[in-house]
Amino acid sequence: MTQPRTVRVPISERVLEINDDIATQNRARFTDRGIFAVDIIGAPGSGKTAILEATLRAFAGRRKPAVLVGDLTTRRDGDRLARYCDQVVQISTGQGCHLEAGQIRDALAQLDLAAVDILFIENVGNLICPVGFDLGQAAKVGIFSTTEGDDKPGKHPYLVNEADLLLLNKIDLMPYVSFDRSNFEADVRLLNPAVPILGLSATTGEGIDEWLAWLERGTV
Ligand SMILES: Nc1nc2c(ncn2[C@@H]2O[C@H](COP(=O)(O)OP(=O)(O)O)[C@@H](O)[C@H]2O)c(=O)[nH]1
Ligand SMILES: [Mg+2]
Ligand SMILES: [Zn+2]
Repeated sequence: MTQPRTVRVPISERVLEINDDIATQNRARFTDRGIFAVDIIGAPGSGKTAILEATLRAFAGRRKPAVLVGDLTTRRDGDRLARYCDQVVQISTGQGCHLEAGQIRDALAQLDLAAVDILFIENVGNLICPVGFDLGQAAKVGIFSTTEGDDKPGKHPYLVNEADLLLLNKIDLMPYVSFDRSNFEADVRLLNPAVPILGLSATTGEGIDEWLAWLERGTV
């Protein structure tokens, strides 16, 4: 008797398939409710939380933001952001180095979505695997910073390829670090000719207006 043939789907593909199904459901919820959802991806220390703090301050009374923030263990980022926004959920990923769509779905249950028009998702600080997990977002924003070195886009092509916008944070430190902005931009352009690149400083506020304008143009 012949054996049926089986094709083994590698576990990672199955995990991604399940993730993509949930992400599609999340996206439908955001679209139905007119919520612009932004997935923010960058290295630890690049300034994801600092940029969100500046953004939430600027949005006070103008927009209806909510934030989901992923971290391995601490609530520190959530506490920082909760000073400027009453809808913040901290997602503890334990040993997980990225957020998954199911974690977003579960965290949404803790938000009053009727009172939200823009959702920020601060992903776990990591430039690699967060890129591969669709969360249901409308846009992916990649954050680099001048202190990381101008060679980082070339070393993280997946993020550069997939990003709808790249932020170059900490431009206030440009005079003090060896960072060549033309090298940085040339690397980005090799990988992604069209992605907008915005330089900004969460600390001084330089460039924040352009970032806010990009967010205002965001379509669900
Ligand atoms: N000089 C300067 N420091 C910044 C800027 N943005 C963030 N930082 C600092 O960089 C560190 C990491 O910022 P944080 O927002 O926690 O980064 P995250 O890990 O990506 O969320 C903190 O000490 C911030 O104060 C910036 O634009 N300029
Ligand atoms: Mg953070
Ligand atoms: Zn991961």
